Amino acid sequence: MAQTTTGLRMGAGVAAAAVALGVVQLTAAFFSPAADARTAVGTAVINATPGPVKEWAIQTFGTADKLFLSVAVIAVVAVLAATAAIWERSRIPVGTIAFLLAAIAGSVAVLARPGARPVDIIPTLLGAVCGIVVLRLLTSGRIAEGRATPATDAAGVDPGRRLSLATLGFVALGVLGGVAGTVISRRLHSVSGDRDSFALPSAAPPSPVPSNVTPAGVQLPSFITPNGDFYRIDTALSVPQLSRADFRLRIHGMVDRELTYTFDDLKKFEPIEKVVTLTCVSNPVGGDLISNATWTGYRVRDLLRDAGIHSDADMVLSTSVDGFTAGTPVEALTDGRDAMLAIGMNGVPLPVEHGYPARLVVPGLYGYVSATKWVVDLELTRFDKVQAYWSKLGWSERGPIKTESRIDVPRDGQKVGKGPAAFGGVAWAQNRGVKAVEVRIDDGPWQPAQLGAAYSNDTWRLWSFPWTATQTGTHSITVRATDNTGAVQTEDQAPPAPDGATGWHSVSFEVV
Ligand SMILES: Nc1nc2c(c(=O)[nH]1)N[C@H]1C(S)=C(S)[C@@H](COP(=O)(O)O)O[C@H]1N2
Ligand SMILES: [Mo]
Repeated sequence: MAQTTTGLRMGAGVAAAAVALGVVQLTAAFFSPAADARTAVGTAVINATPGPVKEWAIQTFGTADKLFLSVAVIAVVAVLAATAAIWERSRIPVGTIAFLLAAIAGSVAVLARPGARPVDIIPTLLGAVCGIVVLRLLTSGRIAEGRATPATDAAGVDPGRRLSLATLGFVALGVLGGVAGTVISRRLHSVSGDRDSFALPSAAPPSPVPSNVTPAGVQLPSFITPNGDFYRIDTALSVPQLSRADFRLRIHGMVDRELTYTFDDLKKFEPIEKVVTLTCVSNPVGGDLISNATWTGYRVRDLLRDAGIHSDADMVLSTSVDGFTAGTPVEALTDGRDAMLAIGMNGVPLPVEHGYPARLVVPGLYGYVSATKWVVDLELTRFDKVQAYWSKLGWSERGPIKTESRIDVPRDGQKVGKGPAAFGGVAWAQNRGVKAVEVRIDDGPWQPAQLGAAYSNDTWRLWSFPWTATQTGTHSITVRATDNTGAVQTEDQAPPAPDGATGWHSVSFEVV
């Protein structure tokens, strides 16, 4: 009979899963953000993914890694549901059991979210129940064998076809529910209105960016990265929506006095503005996980002053509203580098995906040990007592940014005409500053590149290299930087894990 064919059963499983996910998504919109089981499960998957696989995902998909994960999770769910549905029988309801197990796993994942309450599992349970109902309906044979109305018979719709249509209908319902849920939850929880109504405090502007930070004659990344082009890396499957009214920053642990700041409380501190280049430890040699912005905010040092830090505390464990943690040396947060609680980026409130309403920005340290977005908690503690998110996964506890440089022009394989050419790129060594950049063509001697003006030790430096192409064929260009301590960028190749990639960036191009 039609309803027993494997294909129809697999379809039934997929339809049931679609309905279950759609119902979860739709109902979760009316609960706290923790109730979003898709995000909860995805986050659990991210947390359980071995470090090297995460690394691969970040490097392969970059900012699109989350999209990849969502698609992968949906694909896995569909395959599992289809498989389980094949074995759904009235005596041994394998499919039903699979849905129940999924509901339990989903509930556990939901309850593991920061701020989750027991009621937040209701959408997950409801979704599972609806999924089971659909699964049983489609696999029971009731639709295929049910009494056909004269109209359908007249139209010549055979039972198998009727079942297929029902299956498609349920898939469509599930998708609709999912889309509606996403839209409604955006409406209900979005902080974009809160952000739009926020006027940044006016801070003493940083020293102006002179036009000669950019060498002439070559197309380089702009010295200040526009917000829309700024790289983005985080473990947040759905961007946390934390309003200024709900924001609290708690300071506790090895302190004399615990403090909690509301967003309004921050007004009592002196606002500052600072240009700082952020870099991700996952950036491979030649990669683009580095950007530069003008940040507005407050000195972390000022925020910590009244707490009375114990002298044996050596780490600040910062936590975001979605549970990410970073461990930063107390010294880096309190010394003269002016580590910031940033609330503005390039003259506007922080974009939500970059940490609205507040995040940390610490010059000289990779983001994973310092740049906590949506930050809500600073705990004074010790490196020998706790490990932060990435350190638990084997990444180095300390993450000073390494001296590195990148070639932006030419691109790999680019064709270059005979005659004069202009190459260029960026170099960085935050907190130390870039002193020199050298370039080598093929196996030739190292030659000094022309440098854009140094803005500060905490920002990258743009460089260019005029060259005259005389010989056609394949050539290579290699770059290396020297920082203000005199240290020359090492040639030794190291992967990003555990503490940042090293090696010289080299690009080959064709002279034609
Ligand atoms: N809440 C939260 N903050 C986070 C992360 C995260 O996963 N969650 N990732 C960190 C990492 S690894 C980097 S490199 C920087 C990137 O900041 P950006 O996305 O604003 O460029 O954010 C840091 N702050
Ligand atoms: Mo990162």
